[in-house]
Amino acid sequence: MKREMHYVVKDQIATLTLARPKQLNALTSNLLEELADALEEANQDEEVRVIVLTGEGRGFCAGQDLKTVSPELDHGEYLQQYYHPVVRALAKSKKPTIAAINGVAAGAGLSLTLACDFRLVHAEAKLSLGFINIGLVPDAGAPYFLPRLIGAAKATELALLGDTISAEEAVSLNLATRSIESEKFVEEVTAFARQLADRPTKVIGYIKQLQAASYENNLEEMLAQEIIYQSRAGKTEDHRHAVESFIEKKRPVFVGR
Ligand code: T3D
Repeated sequence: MKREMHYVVKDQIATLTLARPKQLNALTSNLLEELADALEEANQDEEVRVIVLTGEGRGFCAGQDLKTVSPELDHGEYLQQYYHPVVRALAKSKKPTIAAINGVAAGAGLSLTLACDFRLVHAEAKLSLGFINIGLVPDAGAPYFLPRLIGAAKATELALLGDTISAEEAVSLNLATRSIESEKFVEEVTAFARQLADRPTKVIGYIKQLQAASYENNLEEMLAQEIIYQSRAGKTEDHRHAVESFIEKKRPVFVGR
């Protein structure tokens, strides 16, 4: 079967590119399986220190390929089988994840970006949940992530009205990390990824796990969690090296361990 995405690791940055440009990278079951496998590989590979998800051509991702779903499809089963492994692999990744939204992101295409740590949006890109426009509920993690990212009121508005928003609006809602002018898109995404790849990767994993735990725990439980994770962070090579570097007035070079 023809591959529908590309997976490249360069300079410790894994780039996963959705590659069905004629269909604006609309998601098929095959593409979702490839994506889940690539994420698993990136998550396991110790060489990889940042994961970037992007799209080929003028779109990022137009959501589920509506031409490949049959009317008999049980949408719940489809979600469970094909989307949820991808959402989990992104959301539970111990490495920093960046959605480099190079063009339109709609439906589940937008949902997948919400499971990433950062959303860098091409200044011309349009974003829309869009599910309501085809009589579906938001899915692929959006009902979990969206209210947490932008608050319940705005999440409800986007979900019920299905409005399309610009990159600039996405930044003002805190939905996007930043908007990037077209001619600088690749360069700025690469620089942003590089900056993260040079940070203490193992400790980034701890920070992500700790912050994720705050959704489930009360203050006392979180204080107990921070004891665990700070104890681990304090034993990393990067922490020891950073303190030595500080004392010697040198710039630390983090190795990610
Ligand atoms: O169980 C489940 O089903 C799982 C969960 C589903 C989750 C979902 O993602 S539901 C939401 C699905 N997505 C949409 O509803 C978005 C549909 N697409 C659009 O509204 C528009 O295409 C866009 C706003 C994204 C972009 O508009 P525009 O004008 O820039 O491009 P276009 O001309 O509409 O599309 C270009 C081509 O891509 C076109 O192909 P053609 O006619 O030239 O051969 C179009 O059909 C194709 N395309 C775009 N989106 C999809 C698609 N093909 C299949 N599925 C799509 N979602």
